[in-house]
Amino acid sequence: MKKMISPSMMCADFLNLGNDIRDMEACGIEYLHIDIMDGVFVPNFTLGTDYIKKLHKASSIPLDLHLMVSDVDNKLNWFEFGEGDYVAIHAEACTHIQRALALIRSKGAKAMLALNPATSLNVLDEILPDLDGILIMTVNPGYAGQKLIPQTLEKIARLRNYLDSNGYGHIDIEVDGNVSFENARKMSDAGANIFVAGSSSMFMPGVPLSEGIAKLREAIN
Ligand code: S6P
Ligand code: MG
Repeated sequence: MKKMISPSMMCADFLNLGNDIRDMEACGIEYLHIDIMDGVFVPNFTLGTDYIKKLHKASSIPLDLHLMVSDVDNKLNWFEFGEGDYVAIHAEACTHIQRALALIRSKGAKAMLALNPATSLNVLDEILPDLDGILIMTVNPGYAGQKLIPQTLEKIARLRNYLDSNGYGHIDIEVDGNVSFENARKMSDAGANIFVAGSSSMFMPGVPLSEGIAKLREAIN
């Protein structure tokens, strides 16, 4: 499977965003990961609906929306997304998961289900046909700069094996949280193929984005 990078835009330098986006385009970045937090599902606030609209205009890189909001099925229409974008909803924050995934696809976007570290893979059993991707949280959502929860590496491997052996090998596995160069290699070996790059890899003070991206590509390929 193609290994792809999705930079976490909450870790980007907001005062230099235009230049950073041009650099990411030049480096062939596949997605822009947008963390939406509502202060209820997770204990933090980050980016919002206007930011998504502006980013759609500012770049042709598809967006990878990570909706960390409660009652997400009733709020999906607040967000702008379409052809080529990925939209991830949390299993823990959604009552009618199948309906929400179908709604995302009905707008031409790709549907992803996000699972917190403590959430079992069993939740996937009945909805595999509705999924384009699965987002494995490797930290508890809410903040950048946290430490990897080690047992999530085995969870990724178990998920890749489960998908492959049930005829769903085409489903992407995205990983989010402490995707350092070292952890990225392990996650890639375990079967992940979309990597959220944050403060532990490409957004390091004083290191040009192109350098961090090249190092991360080397780690995952
Ligand atoms: C966390 C959020 C993530 C972070 C990313 C930061 O709740 O969903 O997308 O932005 O994990 O990366 P790092 O390398 O600082 O953990
Ligand atoms: Mg995220």
